[in-house]
Amino acid sequence: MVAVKLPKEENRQAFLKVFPTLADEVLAELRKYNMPEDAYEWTKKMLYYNVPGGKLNRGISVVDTVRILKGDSATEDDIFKATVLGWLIEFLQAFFLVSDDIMDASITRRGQPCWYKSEGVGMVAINDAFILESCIYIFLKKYFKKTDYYIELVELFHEVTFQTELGQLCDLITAPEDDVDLSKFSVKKHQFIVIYKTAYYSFYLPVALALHMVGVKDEQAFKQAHDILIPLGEYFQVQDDYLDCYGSPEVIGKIGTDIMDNKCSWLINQALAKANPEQRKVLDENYGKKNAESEAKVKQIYVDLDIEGTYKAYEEKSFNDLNALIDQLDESVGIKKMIFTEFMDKIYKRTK
Ligand code: GPP
Ligand code: MG
Ligand code: MG
Ligand code: MG
Repeated sequence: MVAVKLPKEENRQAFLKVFPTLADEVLAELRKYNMPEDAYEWTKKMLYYNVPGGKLNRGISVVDTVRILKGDSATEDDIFKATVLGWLIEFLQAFFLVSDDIMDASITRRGQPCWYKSEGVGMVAINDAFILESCIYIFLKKYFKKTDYYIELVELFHEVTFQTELGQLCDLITAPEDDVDLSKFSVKKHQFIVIYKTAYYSFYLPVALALHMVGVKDEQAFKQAHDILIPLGEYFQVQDDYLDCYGSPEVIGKIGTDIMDNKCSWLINQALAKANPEQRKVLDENYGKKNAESEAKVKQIYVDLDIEGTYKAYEEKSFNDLNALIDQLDESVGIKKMIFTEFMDKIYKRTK
C-alpha cells in the first residue's frame, strides 16, 4: 500500500530516480545492435541533455492521477508503471522540444543552449528527435506488452502525436517568415493552434494514460476528462505566450522568440483587438521582423495597450471558469475532481 499524496519534492525525487534505469535500457538496445562507441556516447549525452531537465509536470501528473484514482489500493508496481508512463510523456516532450526549437530558431531551452545549438550537434538534432520518439515504443513494448491495455496506450501515443503535429503545422504556416500578414491572425485561430499543439499532449495525455492503467473503460470518463483538460491546456499555452514576452529568461529558461517569429500568439491577438489605426500601423510594420528595434516597438504597443492587464484579467476569469467546470464533473464515471484541482495547483499563476 502506498500513500495517496506525497510531498511535492519527495514525489519529484522518486520520479527522477527512475530515469537512469530507462536511459540504461535505451543504451542496452544500442549495445544489442553493436553500435559504434561514438554513437553510444552520443546517445547517452543526448538523452541526459534533453529528457530530464524540465519541470516534469506532465510526467509526474500520471503518477499523481494514478495515486488519486487508486487511493489506498495502489501498489508499488502501479506507481512504477505510472512513473514509466510519465517518463514516456517526457520523452515525447523532448522529441517535440528538440524539433520545435529548430523550427522556431530558438536559442536557449531549460537554461542551456537548445540541443541543435549546442557544440557539434546542428541538424543531427533532427535524427535525435526521431530517436527520442522511438524510445516511447521500446518502453511500451518492454513494460506493457503483457497488459490488456497495451494497444490502447500505443494508439493513444500515436493519436496524440499526430494531433500535436497538426497543431505545430498550423502554428508554422500561420507564421511565415517572409510574409507578415496580421489579418491572418484571430482568437479562433489561436485557440485551434494551442489546443492541438499543446493541450492534447500536455494535459489530456497524462490523465488518459492513467485512466487506461487503472482499468477505466467508460467512454464518459475519457470525454469528461477531455472536456476539462483541453480548456486547461489552452489556458496553459496562453500563459506560455505571455511568458514568452514577460517572463524572465533566467526563470523560464528560454528566450522568447514569438514577436520576431511572427507567431499567432495570444498577446498579438489581444493587441490587434485593442489597437487604434496608428498603433495597428506600428504593429503591421514591426511584427515578425528579425531585429531588436522592431521587437521593442511591438512591446511598447503592448505596454500602451496594457496587454499585461488584459492577461491578468484573463487569468482570473479562466481560474474561475475552470473551477466551475471541475465542480460540475460527474465522479461516478470513474474520475475524481481532485485530479483536475491538482493540475490547477501546478499551473495557476505560474512564472515558469
Ligand atoms: C509549444 O509551442 C508546442 C510544442 C513544443 C509542440 C511542438 C510540436 C512538434 C510536433 C514539434 P512553443 O513554440 O510556444 O513552445 P516554446 O515556447 O516552449 O518554444
Ligand atoms: Mg513553436
Ligand atoms: Mg518554440
Ligand atoms: Mg512559446
